[in-house]
Amino acid sequence: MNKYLKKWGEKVVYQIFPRSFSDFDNDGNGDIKGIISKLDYLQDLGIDAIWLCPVYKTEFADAGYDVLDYKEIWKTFGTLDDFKLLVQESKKRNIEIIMDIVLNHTSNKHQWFLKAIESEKNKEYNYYIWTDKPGNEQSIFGGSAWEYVPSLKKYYFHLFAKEQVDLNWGSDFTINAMADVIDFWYKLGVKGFRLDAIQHVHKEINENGQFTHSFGSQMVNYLQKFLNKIYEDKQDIFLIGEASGIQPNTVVQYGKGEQKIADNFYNFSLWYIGWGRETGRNGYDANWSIKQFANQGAIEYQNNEEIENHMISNFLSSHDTSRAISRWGDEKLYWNESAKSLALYQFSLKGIQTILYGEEIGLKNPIFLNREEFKDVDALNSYRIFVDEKKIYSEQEMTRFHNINGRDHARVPMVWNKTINYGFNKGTQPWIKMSGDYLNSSVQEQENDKESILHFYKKLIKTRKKYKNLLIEGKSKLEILENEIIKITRYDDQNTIISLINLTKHEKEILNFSYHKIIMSTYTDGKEFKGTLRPYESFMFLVK
Ligand code: TEU
Repeated sequence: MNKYLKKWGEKVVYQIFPRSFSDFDNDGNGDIKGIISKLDYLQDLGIDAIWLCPVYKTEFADAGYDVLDYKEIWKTFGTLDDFKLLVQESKKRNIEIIMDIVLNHTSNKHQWFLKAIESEKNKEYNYYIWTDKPGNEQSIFGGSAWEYVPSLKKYYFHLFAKEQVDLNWGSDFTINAMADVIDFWYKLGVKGFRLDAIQHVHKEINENGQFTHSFGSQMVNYLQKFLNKIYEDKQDIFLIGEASGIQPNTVVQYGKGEQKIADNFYNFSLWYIGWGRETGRNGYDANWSIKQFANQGAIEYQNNEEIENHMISNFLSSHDTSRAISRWGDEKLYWNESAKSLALYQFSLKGIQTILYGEEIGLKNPIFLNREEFKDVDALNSYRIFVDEKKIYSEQEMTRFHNINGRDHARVPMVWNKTINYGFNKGTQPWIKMSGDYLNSSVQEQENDKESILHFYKKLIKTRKKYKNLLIEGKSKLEILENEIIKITRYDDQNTIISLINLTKHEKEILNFSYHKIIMSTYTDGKEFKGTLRPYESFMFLVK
């Protein structure tokens, strides 16, 4: 295998939502200088790369995924010089930067779109998708996917918010322009790229007359043209495809061989667990089960030998979900142990590991009191559509739904210490509400507590490197035992590591299990394993 891919496969990636990480200039918004000031912390944590959510010039209609200029830093976040310093300082600490490339759409204030709506004769008109007669195609964020432009008497297509106009990837211009964006950041030292929403680049009406917005028939063709352009002069880059809906077999299809469109894909197997049926990502099914958690997809990702370690990125939460601990862990009595069990689950899996900022200290969902406290366009749209227009849910119901699965939970300020605004800044009101009751979970407190979640993460990352031949390069087998214990086996010809994960509040018996040594455990009282797992007690064992 390509050595370069192998090297990337070893990485632990830390996801930063820049507006909420650290606010250096104390204006209420996180910034690049703030990130630089935390690089020592990240180095000590042991991570190898930072995935930066978009930092480009934006109106922040969809948290920066509405880009006005792909080669400029949003003023609120700093300058291009700050960015260059971030790359430089990160390199010193062996940390790579991964840029988030929003290639399916631009902002409706992007120069190209402003030119496009001036006249159909402008070349920019062809960069977008138009119709005279809109069908009833729906946007992922709710409502019609078509928006009227009076100056042209036409409608443009937007799969996400109306401020995010879909690009026409059938045009070589789009492909070249996006390859040029990659080139720009590459020349500044960026080697990793997250390709946002790539499954959507080709929208079409299929043979059955149905509209499809994902994995369209030309997707591979468009993206391969893009890749070929990039590879002309850059072989040492790593491309992570963000394509929800991808499955283990399609990861093989699109991750190597003739139809390759990226080096790695997010493993979305946890994505829908606990989502309510009617309201999508904001709803919640309290009866989610371990079977759903370690679902068929999750099992296949591990057990399919065609999927090599570097080909998938595992994550518990992202800026598009709420906090893992609040969805599948215990926020109270077993907060510490359940956060550790979730982490142990993730780090036992084959694949690159991605940690959302704050996950390493067990940050949980804050409580949003009402609609006004939410910032996410997806949340606000669902109030408008399901509460105001369709009257399917009451205001209180919608608030409760979003308090479980809304995206804003993963976008609130980091909790650094116990000083004002938890050390996020020097006291200016942050742009979004702060984390709530934080259960002594600040970075500073956890630094000083050997039993903390933070220390557990540090040890996990070290363990991943120490047992690299098994935890990174080893084969993987994921099973659910009869009593809901998740068993993950990592092995090579000589050695075996087995993790037993208890993600329940109940004691579980494990019969006939022998091991050589405990490598990690989620309880800290040092008790040996004698056949019973206590609530949220999980182990990683070396087995002879
Ligand atoms: O997310 C992509 C996304 O939301 C879709 O893939 C969606 O999950 C799927 O179609 C559900 O049916 C990315 C970003 O991560 C997100 O924050 C942005 O809002 C979105 O793209 C638009 O740029």
